[in-house]
Amino acid sequence: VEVHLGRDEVVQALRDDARAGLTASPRWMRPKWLYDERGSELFDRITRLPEYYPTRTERAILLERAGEIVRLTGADTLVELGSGTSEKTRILLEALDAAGLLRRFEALDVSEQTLRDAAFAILASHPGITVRAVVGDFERHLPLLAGHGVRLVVFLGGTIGNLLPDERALLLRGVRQILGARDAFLLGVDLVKDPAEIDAAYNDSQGLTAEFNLNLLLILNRELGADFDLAGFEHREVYDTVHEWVELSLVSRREQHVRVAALDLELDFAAGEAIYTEISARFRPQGITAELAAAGLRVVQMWTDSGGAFALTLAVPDDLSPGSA
Ligand code: SAH
Ligand code: AVI
Repeated sequence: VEVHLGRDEVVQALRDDARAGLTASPRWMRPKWLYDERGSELFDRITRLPEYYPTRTERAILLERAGEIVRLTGADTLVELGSGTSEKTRILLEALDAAGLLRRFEALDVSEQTLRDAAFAILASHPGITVRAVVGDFERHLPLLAGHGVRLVVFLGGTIGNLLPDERALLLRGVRQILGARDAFLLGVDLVKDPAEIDAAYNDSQGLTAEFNLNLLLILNRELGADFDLAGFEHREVYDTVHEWVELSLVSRREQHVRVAALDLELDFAAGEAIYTEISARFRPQGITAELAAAGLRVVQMWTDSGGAFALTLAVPDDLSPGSA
């Protein structure tokens, strides 16, 4: 386990973001701040909700295609970005192991305890391999994942959709830079579909997504001495059909004053005023191919489920690209 994000550094980054985002108009926070230990646990529960189709759909594709992915990549090292519990990743680990290839697993996540638990659990079920858990930010620490074997880098769950288009482009270029000529990249993204299905996935009947979203305020209260009243804010989800992304926000139920002690910041919220907390983009196959190509990655194969809800794309470094390592 390597910690590349020390506690002080994390708190400083949170302070910087909170100062910039909470005083902006409209107000915003980055989605990575949703994942303290409780946030990771809430997300894990969301993945089991009947309305939240992405996880089970991606799992179904992985179960169907793992053998093909193993044959196409021949990887001995699996590297996972934003790994969380790595639950679906086990399907790939098992397929690589069954083929006698698997030697190493590396996972990168900002959520330290969840990452540790996942890494130890995987080591317990694959005692013969090396497991490296890197506590870090995939927007900053990808170079730490360079080197070692024939690698398959995976970024699952549609987490890339939580980044803005410019941030996505940077991340994909970063991935390209850590890939050697024999390495490959497997990307999971959710596809454009009936907005009603998307709305349901982010407005579940048990209110878990609302809890996940509101947890941000608990984090700000705990880490920055803020005094957000959770009952004063409401979870809101809007599917923006122009950008083809979900926008999650926390909307002030009334006019209210919030103090953020650690920043010596006084915030006045109007009734109905929002803090934007997360976007979650849907994709189209041509868009995925184009974004990968712009980063110097060539699509080898794209798989979807029978309902066309979710896509897994396998890409490799494009020799013709100027970004070649
Ligand atoms: N891959 C898992 C988890 C998805 S939840 C799945 O498919 O179900 C998103 C994960 O990304 C969380 O574990 C969160 O902690 C992590 N994450 C979010 N922003 C991150 C960042 N900037 N750097 C590293 N990890 C990040
Ligand atoms: C991690 N990520 C892909 C999830 C998503 O669907 O965008 C996070 C999430 N937010 C609300 N529900 C789930």
